[in-house]
Amino acid sequence: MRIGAFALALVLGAFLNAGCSGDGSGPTGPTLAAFSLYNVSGPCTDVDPLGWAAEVTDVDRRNTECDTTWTDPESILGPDDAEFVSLGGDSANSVTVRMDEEIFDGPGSDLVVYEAVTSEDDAHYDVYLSNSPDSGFELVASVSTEGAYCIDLAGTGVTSGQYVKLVQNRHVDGFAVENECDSTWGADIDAVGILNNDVCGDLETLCDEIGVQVDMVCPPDDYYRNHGAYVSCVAHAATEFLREFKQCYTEEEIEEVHGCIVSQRARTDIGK
Ligand SMILES: [Ca+2]
Ligand SMILES: [Ca+2]
Ligand SMILES: [Ca+2]
Repeated sequence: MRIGAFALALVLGAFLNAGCSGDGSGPTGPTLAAFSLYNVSGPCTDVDPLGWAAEVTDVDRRNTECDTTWTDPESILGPDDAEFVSLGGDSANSVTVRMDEEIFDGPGSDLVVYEAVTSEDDAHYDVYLSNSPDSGFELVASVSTEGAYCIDLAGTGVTSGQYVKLVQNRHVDGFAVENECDSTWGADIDAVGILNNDVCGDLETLCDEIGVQVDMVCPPDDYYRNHGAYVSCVAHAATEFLREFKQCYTEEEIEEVHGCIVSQRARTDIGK
């Protein structure tokens, strides 16, 4: 994922240097490919999932017969509720779930993993996605932080999937199989949520989501020759990013989102 995002940054960086910031003449017509959406994966708050994990389809954390709050894989099902399954402190321990709907790469983040904050430093896990319960899993994120983490499929090469596999990716010092029952070894997975169930996303949030993308192409803290140069960069980038959403929304709706993105930034002092 990181490599994908980095490659995208390189492509977009070329555009940035070529014509956007500091150049009053505005961008000189980058290709559509240059406006692939940036990956915005990262810790998140205040997200409102459309669906949840519906069934545990595979468990590989060995000592599963002990019955504690932290060893029952079904704790991962449904909305986040502070009941979680700890993956275990052995790298490669995993839990796989079927989501109640297919996850798609729409605007912004596409799924969220709720890791329970237990003030431990052993939350290191990989997230894989597939459209089949037992094959074809592709890495979409490597997470090394506690709490909720939003995952964007943009740039990962994966466009959709209904099965999510969570794998502890680091051995935890002191961990042994026999103590798997009595402590919260490894990442503590509370829930997995769907943020996009189609490629179009939610019209209500499109202004914010595409706005984030626009700010990456036209960084607010960059040098611009004048305010007009900045707004011109914003307007152009918004047009290009919104191009693919013409398959989702009417021309009027797209224009409204474009206006929202541009007017928010036109009100700033950037470039003045
Ligand atoms: Ca996405
Ligand atoms: Ca934790
Ligand atoms: Ca839970």
